[in-house]
Amino acid sequence: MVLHKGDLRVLSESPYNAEPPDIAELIQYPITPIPLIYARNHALTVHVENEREPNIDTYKLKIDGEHVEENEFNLKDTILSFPRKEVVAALNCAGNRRAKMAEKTQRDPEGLMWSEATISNVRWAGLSLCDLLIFSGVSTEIDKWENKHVCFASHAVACEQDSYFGASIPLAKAMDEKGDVILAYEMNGESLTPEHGFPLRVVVPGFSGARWVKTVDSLTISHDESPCFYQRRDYKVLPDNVTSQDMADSQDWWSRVPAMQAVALNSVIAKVEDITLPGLSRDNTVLVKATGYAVSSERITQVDITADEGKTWVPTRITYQEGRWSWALWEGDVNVDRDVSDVDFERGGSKQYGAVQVMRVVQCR
Ligand SMILES: Nc1nc2c(c(=O)[nH]1)N[C@H]1C(S)=C(S)[C@@H](COP(=O)(O)O)O[C@H]1N2
Ligand SMILES: [Mo]
Repeated sequence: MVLHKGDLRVLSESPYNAEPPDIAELIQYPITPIPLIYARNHALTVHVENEREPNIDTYKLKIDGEHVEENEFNLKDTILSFPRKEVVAALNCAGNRRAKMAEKTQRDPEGLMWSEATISNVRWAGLSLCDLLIFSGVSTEIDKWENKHVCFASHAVACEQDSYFGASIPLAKAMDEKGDVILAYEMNGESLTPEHGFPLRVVVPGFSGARWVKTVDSLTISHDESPCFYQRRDYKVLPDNVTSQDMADSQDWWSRVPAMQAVALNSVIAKVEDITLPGLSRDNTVLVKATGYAVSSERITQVDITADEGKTWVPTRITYQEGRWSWALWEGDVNVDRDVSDVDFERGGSKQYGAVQVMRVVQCR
């Protein structure tokens, strides 16, 4: 089957926001093919057509701030001269499953109604951010990193809520060699597409997609988080009693609540099939196979499923996982009572299969 970008379900044309229409199809690919990578933009995409795509020959990455030598790197001569590092990591939008959250909580959260496919598992390649920071003079002593942040920014196009897109991560995450933060110029062995951040984007394994700044053009080491709207006044879970934007603003809830950084632990049933062998069906049960994905800020070690609302749990098999930051694909078989299952096998991609539900997911460091 040939995949096209046009195969995505478009939530908005401009800015371009789109996700794969079918998670059962999405999880057939351990590494997400480029046309199936969701697109999340707060700004008009930098398109070749409108000639705003950064020119690779003149593209520069600026670095400044505390304890670094202010510098401007050009892509070809400097950035590409650092060792190439590959990382398989799941890119997960903080808005993934918002539609499900709205349904379950009966609340009306703000934002686009993403379904469950705002996730992509990609083989990224680029230079290690920590190599670049050390080269720029950042100390390798742990105590020098405390309470500092690396602020990323992209000024290529103005955003809906701010004049640029920016985000930050703790300097300690950036400097941790095992944190695997890279500035990527490749995805799945190809150069980045304009939608996904050509020519250089931040990849922060284990952190929410909002921090993976695309078309990044500046890095600042600072005592404060990025001042950008998207770090300070968005991507925060406000308490239940804060019921309106006005209230959040006037009572300054935005500075009282921490920014969402780590990817939330999550597991999704993508498909449920009846695999009862003819003649082996016990009277009152059917055997079903459930498949899905799980994601977290750390490595997933186990996913269990239940068909009796949590009274008993069945461990699943993890069928794909690569390194510490990829998603885990899993499959498991479970017997379901015929009378509670309300069988609807034809619904394939739908996760609402009768009684097979809750996932118990375990992770470890
Ligand atoms: N420059 C820029 N970078 C950005 C964004 C953006 O709007 N502009 N959106 C962020 C969000 S919210 C997500 S989830 C990811 C989406 O990356 P993708 O479009 O490659 O899937 O990019 C992040 N980086
Ligand atoms: Mo996002």
